[in-house]
Order: sequence, then C-alpha cells, then structure tokens
Amino acid sequence: MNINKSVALFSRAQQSIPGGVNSPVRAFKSVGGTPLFMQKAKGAYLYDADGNQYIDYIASWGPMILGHAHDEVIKAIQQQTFHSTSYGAPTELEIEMAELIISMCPNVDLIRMVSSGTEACMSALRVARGYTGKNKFIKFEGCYHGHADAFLVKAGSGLATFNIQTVPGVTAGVANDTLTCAYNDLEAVKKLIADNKNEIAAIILEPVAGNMGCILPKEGFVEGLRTICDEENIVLIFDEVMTGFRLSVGGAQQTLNVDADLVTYGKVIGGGLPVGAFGGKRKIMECVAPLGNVYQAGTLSGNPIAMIAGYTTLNILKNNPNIYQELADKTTYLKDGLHKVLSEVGVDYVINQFGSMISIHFSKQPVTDFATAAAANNQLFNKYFHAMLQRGIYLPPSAFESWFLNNALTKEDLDKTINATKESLEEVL
Ligand code: HOZ
Repeated sequence: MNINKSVALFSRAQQSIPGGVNSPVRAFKSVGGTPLFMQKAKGAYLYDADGNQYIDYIASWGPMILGHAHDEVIKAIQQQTFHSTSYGAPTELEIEMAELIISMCPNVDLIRMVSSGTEACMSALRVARGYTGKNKFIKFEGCYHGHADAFLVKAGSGLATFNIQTVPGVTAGVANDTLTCAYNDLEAVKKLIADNKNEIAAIILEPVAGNMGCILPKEGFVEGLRTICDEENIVLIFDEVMTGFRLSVGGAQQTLNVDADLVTYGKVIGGGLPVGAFGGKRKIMECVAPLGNVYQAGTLSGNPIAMIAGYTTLNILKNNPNIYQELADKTTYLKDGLHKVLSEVGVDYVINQFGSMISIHFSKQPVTDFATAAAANNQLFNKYFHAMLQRGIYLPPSAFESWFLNNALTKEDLDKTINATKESLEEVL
C-alpha cells in the first residue's frame, strides 16, 4: 500500500504540531508506524491522502454513528452557515436542542451546552462539588473523562496507551481529591467511602467503559453505585460521552435502567462537530450560573453550526430508533464472525460487546477492568492492527480503545473485516 503522502505529511506535521497530531492516540505511537492523514470520508469509508480506502471502525471515536458525511446532516450545516457561524448571543436553535435532548434522555431536566466532552465532565464535577459542598470524588481505573486535571489519575485512553502514570502539571493538591478503584468493584467503592466519610461529592463512571477497550459493567455494579450514592448523599455522574445516543435514544441510563443525577454528553451529540453537554436533575443543575453560583461559560457554547449538526443527527436517531437494533445486529454479526475465525486461528482472546461498541483483547482471562485489559497481549493487538490496516480495515490504534460501528456498514464490510482478521492473525502469529 502506498502511503507516501501520509509519510510526508507526518514529517511536516511534526515541525509545527506536538508529535504531529492534535490528539495523542492518533499518532500511532504505541502501535508504531505512520499515522494516516485523512482526506475525506463517506458512509462507512475513510480515504487517506494517498487515496487508499478503509472500512472505518472508529467513526471519529463515536460521533459518526450514521456514517460519514450523512446527506441530511451536511445539508443542514450548509444552510446554517449562511446565517452566521457564531453570535455569542442566544438562539432559538439552542432551545430546540435542549428540548430535544430532554425529550430523549431520562433525568435531564436542565442541560447546558459546551464544546467538548472534557468540558462537560469538568463542569459536571464542579457542579457536584458546589451542590454537595464536598471536594473528593471517585473515578474508576481505566475510565477516561477528558483531560481536565482532576481526571488525569489512573485514566484510560491515551494515558493507558502510552503508560502515563502521573501527568506533570497536575498538582498533588488536585490529584489528592481524586480517589480511584477498580471498575466493577463495588466493595472497593464502599471501602473508599468508609475511609472518606462525608467527604465525597461524586462518583463518576462510564456506564459501559470504552477507554480501556470495551468493558461491560457487571450485573449489579451500576445499580449498587446508585444505592450507595442515595445512602451517602453523593452525586452519581454518568459520563455518557461515548454511550449517549449510541446505546439507545436515552443512552446508558435507559439501556441499563439506572438513573444518574448528572449526565455528560459528547461525540454523537455534535453530529461530528465539537459539542458536549452536561445536564441532570433540576435541583442540582439550578446551581449553575447565572441561576446559581457554580460558574461555567463559553464563547462557542451553543454555536449554531455545531447545534444544527447535533440537532439533525439526534432528530434522525429519535425518529428512527430502529437504527439501534440495526447497529446492534451488525455488531453481533461481527462478533459472531470474529469468534469463529479467532477460535479457528487458535489464539487466546476475549470479545466484549455492548450494542455498537465492541473490542478484542488477546487475553486468556475475562477482561472486566483495567488490570485485566492491561494484562492482555497488547503487543499482539498492535501487530493485528497493522495487518488489518494493510487489508483496508481501520481499527482504533490502541487496545485501550473501543471500536465504534456506524450504520452505513454493510454485511459485505463486516464479512471483509472477519476474513481480514483471520488472514491478519495467521500472518502475525
Ligand atoms: N482518546 C480519544 C478516544 N478515547 C481519541 C480522541 C482522538 O484522537 O480523536
């Protein structure tokens, strides 16, 4: 495969951008090789600068659930641009967006739009602290809630990919208020709470984790957290940046049937433009300025172009909930096919799937938390990644990321992926 243009672009990019990329995992540093520079995408396919086509399993890390350059979304964006790209003043479109989200998501009485999932999680934590008057919070090892200082402790995604244990620049004062324990370990949560009685403002989690590969909550885990939070006056925050509008119209809250107090959104909510949001129960969200004193603001929050892209995408999903069944069916088809070829090849593996999130860990033991994800044969994953890329399949360039399916994928694409997996593993094992 000719990737000469990507090689040249990567070399040029490194002169002006740290590591040549604007988000670390994109650099392919852990899998090795040259990151591919994209030129365009349509439906389920990415096209790099050299014109190579790839079947896309990252969907821009989640947002492109309908496939790339969806006609309706593109048209809506184009029309909106004629009115202005930003006002810094309120618009009716923001109300429509808020009303649409509230109609789709449980426990969202009030919602504030921001520009990224990082901002959403950072703000939700501040609100939980302001509401409860407490400082500490619990997060789970391997969960990633964006790059605000407080969350960069035992975080997944790029930090796990590059094995970054402590982040220079995050002060001990900030990190000391971040308490961590293993995902799916309810007893460890109880112990942390007992050891920090009346000091914990919030528990935040990815209700289905996607930043250490895809990791499913064990039965009773999320429900148990809900009970604990009720008993201890702790705000339960669901980070639905990945799961929101992806697992179902109402996200993980609806799919798992567990209520959160605050919820954060990103990715799908922006239809491919930079949008995040945090929302939740009225009594908590009333703390947010200008209603309350928990300050949060943004010049490009509620940006009209971003709003119309998100609004159009969410509306399509709300009016066509069959999309979720189609996505789940496609992902199950892929999983079944992968099971077949992986067992034929004879490698130790685990496939975790929830709806349209899926990942492979080359592991003998079940992968249920960060420790088991990290113990898998991730060197083999890296080789598998490159062999798949050679065959035109674009997977996340890290074993610590979930794959995201988009609804433009066809059965032919899935079959090609299954066959490529067999060939790839036979090549690299
Ligand atoms: N680490 C991000 C996903 N968990 C990737 C963001 C990006 O590179 O776009």
